[in-house]
Amino acid sequence: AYVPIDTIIGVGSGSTVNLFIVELAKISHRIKAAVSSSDASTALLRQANIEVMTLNDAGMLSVYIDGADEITRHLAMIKGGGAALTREKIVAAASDKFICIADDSKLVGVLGKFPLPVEVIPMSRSYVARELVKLGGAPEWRMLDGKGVITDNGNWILDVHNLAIADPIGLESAINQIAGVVTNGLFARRGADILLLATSDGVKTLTRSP
Ligand code: DER
Repeated sequence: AYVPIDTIIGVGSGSTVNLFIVELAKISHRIKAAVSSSDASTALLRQANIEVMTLNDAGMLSVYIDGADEITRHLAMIKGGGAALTREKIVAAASDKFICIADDSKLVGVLGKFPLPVEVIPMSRSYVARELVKLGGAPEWRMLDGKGVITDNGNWILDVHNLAIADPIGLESAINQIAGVVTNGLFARRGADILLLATSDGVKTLTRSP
């Protein structure tokens, strides 16, 4: 119901979106194409015979559909557990509407129990980590098999623990001001517009209050 007919839509990343892509494949005739936020989602969309366009060719998108690692009732989020945060933030910014799909384990009162992902240019990793400590966090370099996880953009990720984020918009801006930060996983300046929350009583719809 939230996929507008004959438009180009933005598609996020992660295990929830993987299930969304399975459903989207069934109504793919309704959309023109998709813009994807990760190489992994692009591969799944193509497998489902959905055309994937670049954002530069697509222009403004009708809607962006993505999951979240944590989300509040004000529809501010932490994202980036899958390391796709930068492209997710770009595609979200270029979309008229952001629809978040999540189960109720993701709904929190205060953001920050989930470590906040920060994508950094590799040469800046130690410097950015020291600056994040000054902001009260405990950054940890995300590793896989003994090596730093490399994002689709060729960068590294710091996961920041121990943050109780009282001011998500302020912290999002403050972290983005640190030299070497590409972006961080707070989606508060541009939060979701609608949250479709799976609960044991069915799907609940939460809308961002102005
Ligand atoms: O990593 C991400 O940003 C994902 O979109 C995340 O927010 C949701 O991932 P999940 O659906 O696998 O929990």
